[in-house]
Parts: sequence; structure tokens; C-alpha cells
Amino acid sequence: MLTLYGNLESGNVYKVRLLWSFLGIEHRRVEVNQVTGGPSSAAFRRINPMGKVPAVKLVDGRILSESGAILFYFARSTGFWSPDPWVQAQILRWMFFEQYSHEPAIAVNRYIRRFMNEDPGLAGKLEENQKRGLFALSVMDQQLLRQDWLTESVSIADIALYAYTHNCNEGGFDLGGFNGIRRWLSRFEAMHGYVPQHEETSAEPVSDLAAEA
Ligand SMILES: N[C@@H](CCC(=O)N[C@@H](CS)C(=O)NCC(=O)O)C(=O)O
Repeated sequence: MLTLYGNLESGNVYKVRLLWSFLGIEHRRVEVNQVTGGPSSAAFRRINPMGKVPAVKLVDGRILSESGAILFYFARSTGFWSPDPWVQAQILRWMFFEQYSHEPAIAVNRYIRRFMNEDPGLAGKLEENQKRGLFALSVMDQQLLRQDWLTESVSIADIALYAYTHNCNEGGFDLGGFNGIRRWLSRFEAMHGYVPQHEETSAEPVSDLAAEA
């Protein structure tokens, strides 16, 4: 069975759990939590030298990390990817946008506000990320006012961007004025196989990473 290293709080891990849930792919999850430093531990770095979750152990023992690479690997022959090179490029375009313009502002502000007690030394960072995050949301909203999904049909780009958009209020972002995004969130959550972030999807969750490494 596939093994997923990560935790329920991580949006990057949630992307993989969402895709697998839509595709009906079973896995076991080994708890590795960024709030307690799990990804940078020596034990986890033996599994993923990049020191980040998610990471996936395939059934043949190979390890794959980086949420976008994992999404591609499991979606490549499904409807969440496309045989058309132009559409493939559009999917990648939104996924790269997520990694550079969306997640570093929106997910980071959520993390600061939820787990760092709004450290006053981070006020400037929160403010700068607020501007960058609102810009990223406005770019998504413009696209989603024109069409149902980020590309011509639902894809791993929607999964990648759903993960940190659906709970962006936790980072201080208000979706009140973003009608395109709000309708897209409802459409996404109505899909067969959708699972809320904190609902366990692992057949066999494991809490002891040391015993695994
Ligand atoms: N680009 C990576 C980012 C992964 C990432 O930042 N993961 C966080 C959890 S959401 C992490 O492992 N943080 C631990 C750390 O930075 O020490 C991906 O998309 O998978």
C-alpha cells in the first residue's frame, strides 16, 4: 500500500489526500507534523532529504516528494490531467502560480496566525503577505468568473489551489467580494469523493515516524 508522510493540518498534504480520495486510492499515513518540527528531523530527512511534507512511498519503495510532482504522478492518466499539451501547460501554469504567488502569502499567513501566536515581530510580513495574497485571489477570481474551473475542466490545478484557498480566512483573507472563488469552492466540494481537510482518509494512520525510518 502507498504511504503518505504528513499531517491533516498541512494544505500541501491535503492536496494529495484530496486527489487520492477523488480517485479512490487507498493509503496509510505516517504522521509528520511541521508544527513540532517533524519534517526537519534526521529521521524524516532520511526519507525526504528536502525536509518537507508531503512525501509518498510508492509500493516499490521509491520516495516522491513535492505536492505538484505527486499530483502529476497520480493524475497523469486520469481526467485530472489532459492529453493536450496546451491544456497541460495551462494546468502547470496555475500550479506554478500556486507555488510562487499564492501559497507563500496565503498559507504562510495562516501558519503565522494559527501557530505562531501572531508574533508582533511578524506584523510587517503579515501585511506584505496580505497584499500579495489578495492579489493572487483576485487573479483566481477573474478566471473563475469566466469559467467553472481554472482550466477547461477540473484538474490538479483546482486541487492545488483549493488546498489553501478554502481556509484562507484562517490567514485573515475575506472571500466576501470574490464571487467566482466562492462558487468554485461550492462546485469543488460537491464533487464525488470530496473529503474535508481534517477527516482522516488513511486506512491505517501511524503516529511513530521513528519506527518507520
Ligand atoms: N513545495 C512544497 C512545499 C511543502 C511544504 O512547505 N511543506 C510544509 C508543510 S505544509 C513543511 O513540510 N514544512 C516544514 C518545514 O519547512 O520545516 C510542496 O508543495 O510540497
